[in-house]
Amino acid sequence: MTMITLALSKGRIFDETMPLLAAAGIEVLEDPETSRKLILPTNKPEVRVVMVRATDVPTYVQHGGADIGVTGKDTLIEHGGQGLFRPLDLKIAKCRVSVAVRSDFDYEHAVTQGSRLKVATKYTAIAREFFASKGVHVDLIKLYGSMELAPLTGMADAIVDLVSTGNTLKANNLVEVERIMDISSHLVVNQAALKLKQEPLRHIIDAFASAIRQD
Ligand code: PRT
Ligand code: MG
Repeated sequence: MTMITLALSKGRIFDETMPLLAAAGIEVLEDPETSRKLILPTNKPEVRVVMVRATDVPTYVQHGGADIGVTGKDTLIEHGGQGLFRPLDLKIAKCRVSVAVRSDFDYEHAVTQGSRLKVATKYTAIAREFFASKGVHVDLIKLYGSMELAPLTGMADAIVDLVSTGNTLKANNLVEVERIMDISSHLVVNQAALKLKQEPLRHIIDAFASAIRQD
């Protein structure tokens, strides 16, 4: 029996992947929110799900800890995507990467004056590339959580973060001043696994492809 290991993260990626798995005839038998298990069985003995941190999904698939995984385009860009085959945009967990500032900060003025901007973000690769393409000089401050706090405490002029409804920015008196890119989650596959386990992986990829919402 060829075992297929799928890497997912808790929360929106797990929740939004479930209907796609159902289309492939796969049902996860335990709820990651309540189970303490890190390896979850499915109704198919040859398919199991490993629960990892969202930012670790590309790493698990790259190094063969999982054959296949679902990860945000944001995470994929920051990881670099080495060793990963990326066959499908799953069009789930949609959001955007944006620049936001305090509502009393004049971003346009700072940019046109050629000021150096202090930018706090978890997304340093995306932010570096974006501001370089605009010709704006930035000092990047790497954070791992709650970027919204950085401008409020005076640590940064701006943040680069994910925005979905915009409610988090609004609640913290921040405004979106640039949209950098649209984000959705993608299927990633280990390149060696794709050759060695071609048949079962193709079955999953094809089932996902026909179940993707066309909007
Ligand atoms: O939480 P952890 O640090 O372990 O990892 P993570 O935050 O990367 O994981 P998770 O599960 O929160 O996000 C996984 C993926 O979901 C991300 O990599 C994105 O591709 C995608 N996604 C889609 C989002 C959002 N929408 C989203 N709104 N990820 C995070 N958010 C956060 C955002 O960072 C901000 O704090 O929600 C807040 C904004 O939401 P709104 O609706 O208030 O604008
Ligand atoms: Mg999170």
